[in-house]
Amino acid sequence: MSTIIVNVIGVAAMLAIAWWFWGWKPGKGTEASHGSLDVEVSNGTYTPAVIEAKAGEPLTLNLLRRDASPCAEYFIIDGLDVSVQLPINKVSSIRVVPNAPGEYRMHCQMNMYQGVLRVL
Ligand SMILES: [Cu+2]
Repeated sequence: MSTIIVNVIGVAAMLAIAWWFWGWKPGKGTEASHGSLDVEVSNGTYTPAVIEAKAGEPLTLNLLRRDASPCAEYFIIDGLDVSVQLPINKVSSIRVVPNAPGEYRMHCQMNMYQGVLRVL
């Protein structure tokens, strides 16, 4: 009996991990107002996780990391040369100027945290 329970828990855990890594789809984006946006880093998610910006306009992201786990330590944006270490419970302001429209992946160093910077 206990073997069945362990197996069920194991399968559920695997499904949860699979969903976490591959099931995530970016939805509607949050637009920066006046070129800046506050982003919270906690509980495995960026809030907001989908950010919209305009090509050629400077964007400042004010990241507040509340998650003390090492997973949340780095904030990376693919294609925009962003890779910063985030202090805990402090705001880190990151300025980017995305020149080309497209979707840029935002993530932590282990890809648990995921987001998209959508440049229009
Ligand atoms: Cu991580």
